[in-house]
Amino acid sequence: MGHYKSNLRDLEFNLFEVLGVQNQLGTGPFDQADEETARGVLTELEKVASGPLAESFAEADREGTTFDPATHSVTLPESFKQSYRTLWDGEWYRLSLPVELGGYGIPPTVQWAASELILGSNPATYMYLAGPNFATVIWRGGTEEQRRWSELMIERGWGATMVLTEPDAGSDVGAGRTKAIQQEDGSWHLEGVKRFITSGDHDLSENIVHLVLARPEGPGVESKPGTKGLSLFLVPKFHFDVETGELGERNGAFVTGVEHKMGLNASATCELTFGQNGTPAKGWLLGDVHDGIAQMFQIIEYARMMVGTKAIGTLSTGYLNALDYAKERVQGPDLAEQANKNAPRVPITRHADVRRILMLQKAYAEGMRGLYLYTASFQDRILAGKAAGEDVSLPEKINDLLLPIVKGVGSERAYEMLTLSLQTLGGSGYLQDYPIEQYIRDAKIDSLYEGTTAIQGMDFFFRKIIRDNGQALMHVATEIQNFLDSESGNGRLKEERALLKRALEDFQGMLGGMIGFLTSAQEDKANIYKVGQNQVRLLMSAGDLLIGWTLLRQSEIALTALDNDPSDRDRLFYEGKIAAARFFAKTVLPELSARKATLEATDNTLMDLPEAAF
Ligand code: ST9
Ligand code: FAD
Repeated sequence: MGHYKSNLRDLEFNLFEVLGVQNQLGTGPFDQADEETARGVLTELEKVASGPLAESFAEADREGTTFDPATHSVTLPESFKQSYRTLWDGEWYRLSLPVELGGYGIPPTVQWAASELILGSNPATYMYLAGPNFATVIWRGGTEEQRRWSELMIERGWGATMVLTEPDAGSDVGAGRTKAIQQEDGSWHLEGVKRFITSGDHDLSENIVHLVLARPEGPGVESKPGTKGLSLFLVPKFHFDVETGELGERNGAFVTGVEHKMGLNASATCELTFGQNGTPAKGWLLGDVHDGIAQMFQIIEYARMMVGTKAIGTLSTGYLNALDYAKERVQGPDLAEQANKNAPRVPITRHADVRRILMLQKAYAEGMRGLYLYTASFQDRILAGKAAGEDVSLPEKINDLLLPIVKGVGSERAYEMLTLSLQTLGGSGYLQDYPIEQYIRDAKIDSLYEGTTAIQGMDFFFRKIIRDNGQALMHVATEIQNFLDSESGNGRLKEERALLKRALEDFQGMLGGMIGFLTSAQEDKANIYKVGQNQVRLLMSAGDLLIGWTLLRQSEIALTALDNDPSDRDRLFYEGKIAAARFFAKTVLPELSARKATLEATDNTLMDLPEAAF
């Protein structure tokens, strides 16, 4: 048995019982897929994920990548390459491609469900599949010739990277100094050093196309500071014949170091040096100068969704591993029998505290799965709406609003809950005999890359709420309010609905407090620090509110299903849904009241403290 424990039943529940994805299959841009196809994709991929993909997960972690500084090349463990090959040969990357580039016309909801299976089983394999996916951004914004690059990247299975970060430019991408000097032949020569580049080099494909943010220089090129002065350049590892794809000379983008990391060891994190090894690093501009940050955000948005899904998928398998262990592990008597020294020993699932941490893991894993799939349902609407020539600005804004929650809350809660998965195994959880210690190491990165949690908090408040005038938020809040007002569920789960209502009010109160700080900062600039102190609190609370709502929506469907005499297996599944929703409503949602009080009491003593007093 491999390490990976999927939850296909819950994925299908979300897609077909909660979101009703089947209603849009066979129509519009999804006319090539039907329900049977969608279910078939997930069933097949689940086998691949649990089998050959999971196979190299631990081995590749222990072996890691090998870097040869003399040739600037990275090699990956053989076992890992086999797993990757299975994924590539199965053409699973096509799931995320548009039809015109060889995609299957599968809606994003199903794509993300499929992605969870790969990301939960062996996330580094997914990262190396970036080539075809990033080729779509080149396809959308490129010249005719660059569109040919996209085709080659897919046909020939080339790798790709997203290259933003520099030693002095992490969260602050606009501080980047890598420059691109215009050449007479229409190309650009890049000079600079980029840091932490995922998949910067490897031996999985013959070529890699780096998508690099750099500052353009040349006659007539206006120099602008910050992110708005960046352009996006396509920099191949090897030059190539655009017609045939045949490789030519080595380009001057060289890996000059590989990081030794806490986890995700099969994913090569590279220092990438441009134009400083005697060979110019030639790049080609995508679109216009200074379009770079907006173009890169097309990739970042996808990658933020991916990171959240990765974290949530890892939590799910962590929880299911912990659950299996807990069912088998016998330790101590039932608490009610503790005075009786002859009492039989019980499986630890009988202990109230173990139940508490198991249920918390389950509620977060399933609630956050519901949340990322709810987010993906707006991506479905965007594609369907565009195909029908409709205005899709609202679903776009809602998707934008939800992304920092999927990424920021998904990564933070998954990491926190994975420590409880480990705790469930006691000392055994700390051993490499079980996968959980690796899950924790591999999942920690999720709150860091693609924008740290603080960055997600800022994005959520300033860009997705304030700049949007609260339109998207209003839509989601109205959906929650409609749920509270509706009579569905026939009056059942009344107490939990009341708790959700209170949580919605608490969240709205927190938001009111934040807007108050922001407004008062016009008078007293220092008040903006009160926003800064609470931006992650607000983000995490939005997450808990949405998770609570998601679990209760799922419960209503479960209640109806239970009224219809389900099979024994389904009955337990639905009962589990209701239990998770109740538990979350009663034990987590009330925390929002305390968080609101904390937010309202914020002052600036924290900011006034001299640094030396810390
Ligand atoms: C990284 C990579 O960490 C991690 C690993 C990736 C691996 C990828 C693998 C992918 C695999 C794919 C495989 C597919 C397989 C499929 C299989 C299927 C089964 N939304 O606020 P301003 C834009 S990479 C949209 O003034 P500042 C916008 O254009 C490193 N756009 O920002 C805006 O202009 P305007 C990641 C946004 O103060 C402009 O930026 N690094 C958004 O100048 C300026 O905005 C980071 O993420 C947004 N949310 O700069 C950096 N926000 O306003 C984190 C901004 O006119 N830092 N724009 O619209 C930040 O995000 C900063 O906030 C900052 C600030 C840099 C944006
Ligand atoms: P810093 O920006 O220095 O942040 C340090 C701390 O300060 C954090 O807690 C942060 O939240 C906080 N902070 C910073 N600014 C603010 C602010 N304005 N307000 C509040 N708090 C703030 N980059 C790429 O371009 N391509 C890749 O493929 C890639 N892959 C990566 C893979 C790995 C394994 C790692 C570790 C990183 C990768 N990165 C990649 C870089 C990653 O995106 C950055 O590490 C990340 O954006 C944070 O930047 P930083 O590490 O410089 O931290």
